[in-house]
Amino acid sequence: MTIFRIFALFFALTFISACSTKKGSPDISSNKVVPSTQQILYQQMEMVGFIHFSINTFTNKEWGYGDEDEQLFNPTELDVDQWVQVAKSCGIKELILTAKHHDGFCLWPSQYTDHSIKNSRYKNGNGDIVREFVDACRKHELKIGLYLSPWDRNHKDYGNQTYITYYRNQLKELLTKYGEINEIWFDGANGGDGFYGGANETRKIDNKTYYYWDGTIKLVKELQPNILIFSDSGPDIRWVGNENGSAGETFWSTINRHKISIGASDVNYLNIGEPKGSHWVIGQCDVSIRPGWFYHEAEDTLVKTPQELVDIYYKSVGRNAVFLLNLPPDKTGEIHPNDVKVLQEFKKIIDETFKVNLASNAECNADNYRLNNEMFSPDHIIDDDPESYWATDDGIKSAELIIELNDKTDFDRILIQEPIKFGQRISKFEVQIDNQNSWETVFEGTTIGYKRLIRINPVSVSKIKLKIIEANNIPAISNFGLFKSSEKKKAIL
Ligand code: FUL
Repeated sequence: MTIFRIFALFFALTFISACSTKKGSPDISSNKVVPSTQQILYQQMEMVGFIHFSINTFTNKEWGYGDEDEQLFNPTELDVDQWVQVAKSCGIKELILTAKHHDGFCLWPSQYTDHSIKNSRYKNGNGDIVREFVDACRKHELKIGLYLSPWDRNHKDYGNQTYITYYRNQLKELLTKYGEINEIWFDGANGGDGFYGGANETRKIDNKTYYYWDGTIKLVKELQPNILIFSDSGPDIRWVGNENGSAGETFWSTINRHKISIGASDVNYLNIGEPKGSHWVIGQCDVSIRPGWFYHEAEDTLVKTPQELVDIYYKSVGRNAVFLLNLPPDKTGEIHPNDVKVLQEFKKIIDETFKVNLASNAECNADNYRLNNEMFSPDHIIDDDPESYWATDDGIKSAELIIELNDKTDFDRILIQEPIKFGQRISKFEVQIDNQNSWETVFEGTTIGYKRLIRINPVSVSKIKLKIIEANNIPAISNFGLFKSSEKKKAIL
C-alpha cells in the first residue's frame, strides 16, 4: 500500500469515527461489573413467589425432624393450578416450590430415597407434585424455581461425603426430568439434630467446605445453562440477610463474592452490598405471608395485612431488589381464602397507585446531556421506554434534572430507575420541590439501581428537581415517575 493510500484510509476512519461520536454511540460506556441478560430479565419480574408445601404441612411443623411417616402426606384436593393462578393474579412472575425441605421428604418420586411422595397416600404413591407444578407454571406462563434443601435430617449419610453424591443425584433428577428450570434455591440452614436414618443425633458440618459448592454450581450450570442460582452468596441471586422482606436503604447489586459464602455470610453486608463489588448478585427479599413458612391452621388469623405487603413491596422492589413472597398451601392442597383476599387487596393498591405516571406530560430539562444528542436527552426519563435513558457527558458525575408539570399536581410517590445494563452508578441524590421559588428537599437518598420507589408526605407542586450528587460513573436515568398513592389508611413512610 502506498503512503498516500495509508493516509487516505487513516483520514477516512477518523472521519467515520468522528461522525459516529457526534451522533452518539448507542451505549454509554459500561461499568466493569454489569448484570447478565438473565439477571436483567429476572430483576424485571420484580415479584416472585414461594410455595412451602411438604410433609410439614401435615405434621404442623416448620422444621421436620426427618422421621415422618410418609403416609401422613395426603392432600385431598390438591390444586396446583390454583397456586399458580393466585400467584399470577397478584403480580408474581415465577414460583419456587420446596421440592425437598430440611426433613428430606421429596415431592417427586426420587429413585434415591424412600422418604418421598411415592410412599404416601397421595395418588396411592403414584403422584409427582414437581411434575404437576412445572406443568401448571408452564400452562400459565410462569417461570419455575425449585428449592432443594442442602440440609437433610432424614438421610443416614448426612455429614459424610457420600451425602454430597446423593444431593447431586437429586439435583440431576430435578434438572434433567422436568424441562427448563429458571431458578434453583439453596437454603443456608445447615446441620443440627435429626433422624439421620435412625441415628437420632446432632451432626455438625463446616458450612464453608462440606458441600463443595463450586462443583455443585458447575454441575447445575452444565445441566441448565440459563438457570439462576440463589444462595446467601449467589452466584446469581443473593439473600438480603433477613426474612422480613427488606433490602437496605442503600442497596448495591454489586458485592464482593470472596467476602461471602453459602450459609456463612455477614448478614449486614448482604443487606447492603458494596459499590466496588466484584460481581453482580441480585438481591432477593424472602418473606412469608404468614408468621411461618408452612401452613398452620393457628395462623389463619395472622396473615399479613395488604398494607404490610405494600410496605414490603416498597422495601424490596422499591430498593432495587426482588420481592419473594411465600404462599403456603393448606392441608387440602390449596392456598387459604384469607391469604387470597389479602393478595387481591395488595395487588389493587399497587395497581391503582402506579397506574398513571403524573409526570408523563412533563417538560424535562437537565444542566447537561451527553453530546447534546437527542439520544441522551432528558425527556427519555418519562417516555415509558425502559431502553431509552438520559445520560451526561464524560467526566460529569453530578447533575440536575428539572421536571416541570403543566399544573400543580398532588403526589406522594416517586419512582426512579437507572439503566442497569450499564451497571449501578448513583450513590447520592436528592429530590426537591419548588416551594414558592425556592427548592425544598423532600427526600435524600443513596442508591437507585433497577428501581427506587420513594414515599413522601403528599405535596402539590408543578416543579420537581432530581439532584444527582454522587455517582461512580457518568449518571444515567431511564425512568422517572410521580404517583398518588391509593392506600386508604395513612400510608407508612
Ligand atoms: C429458611 C428455612 O430454614 C426456612 O424453613 C424456609 O425454608 C426459608 C425460606 O429459609 O432458612
